[in-house]
Amino acid sequence: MTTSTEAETDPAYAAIEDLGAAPLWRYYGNLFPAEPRSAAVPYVWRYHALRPHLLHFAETLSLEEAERRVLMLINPGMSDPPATVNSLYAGIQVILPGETAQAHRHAANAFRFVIEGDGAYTTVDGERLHMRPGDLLLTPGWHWHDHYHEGDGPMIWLDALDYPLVNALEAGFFELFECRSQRPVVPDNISSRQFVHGHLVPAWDIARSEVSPIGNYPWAQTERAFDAIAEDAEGSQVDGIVLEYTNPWTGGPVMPTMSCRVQRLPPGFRGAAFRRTASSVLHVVRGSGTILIDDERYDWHDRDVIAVPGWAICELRNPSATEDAILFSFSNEPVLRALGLYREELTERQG
Ligand code: 1HN
Repeated sequence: MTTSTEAETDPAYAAIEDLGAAPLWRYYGNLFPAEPRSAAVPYVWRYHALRPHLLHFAETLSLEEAERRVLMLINPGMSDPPATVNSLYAGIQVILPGETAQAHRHAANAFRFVIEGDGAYTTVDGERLHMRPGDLLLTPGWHWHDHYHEGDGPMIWLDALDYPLVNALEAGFFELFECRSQRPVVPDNISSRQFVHGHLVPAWDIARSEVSPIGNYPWAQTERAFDAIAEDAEGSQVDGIVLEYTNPWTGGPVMPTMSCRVQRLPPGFRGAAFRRTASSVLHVVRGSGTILIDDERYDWHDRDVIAVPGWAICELRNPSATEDAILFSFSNEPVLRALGLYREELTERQG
């Protein structure tokens, strides 16, 4: 057996390093932790604090200079490459009336969840999608997309992308469109209208794919879905009344790498403690409450964004006696499930 002093002086260590080799016995603990330890830390981005800075840059930086005017929400534990939680990125984007954001496409999947404003459009592969608060708009990988705003006042939304995953897999591609904006090639919002009935979907030649064909999941429909079950649903002991946005072709997540959900926490809701290997990001649509993540309690308010690292023990609460809280969230659960790495458990709090 080699003692640690021998190990430090044994010239074989330096010799194998020069040959591009390393002693596995010095790596075991990090390579095979007993359970996942995320590099991400729990974090809450305060919308009311970020918003004035976003508007400052809207006044001082043109979209020609910025291409996209976005404040990236970078997890303190994940700066290189910048990510919000493992494999996922979120940012807050602003566009002003009269502005256009240059058309481009990338291999990374993206979506937007609208926070405030009205009168902006995203054009995705030739389909103009109108954006209203609470709408979820998909821009799946390699789809051309540009934004423009013909309403009044700033238009602000949450961007989400899976580029940390795509780049880790060394599969990133990016291309600018030949013009600044795409010309519409199909009627506006056509995909939302084609799939609005859920059980009755177009049976003609629309390509079936792992990516949802729906460009916009409007908030009006989300509200209708909640209202339809308002009196009856018990929901989940962890997440309350939680709904998943689905790809109508598969019934599964909207994109292969990201799952999007929206949940209603009724007044007084106290969620069970829970953990899962998926990493997620929550966005407060309405209301306020708390989340316990491992042993820390964080409060959250209207429009805040919360990083929930994978395998952290979480517990959601809505302490209000009268008001619902609504949270939008997204996670990398589909990736973990596809690879057989998804685990979840109800758990006792530690400590
Ligand atoms: C992107 O294409 C958009 O299209 C927003 O609005 C944020 C962050 C990283 C990479 C591409 C957009 C982005 C992005």
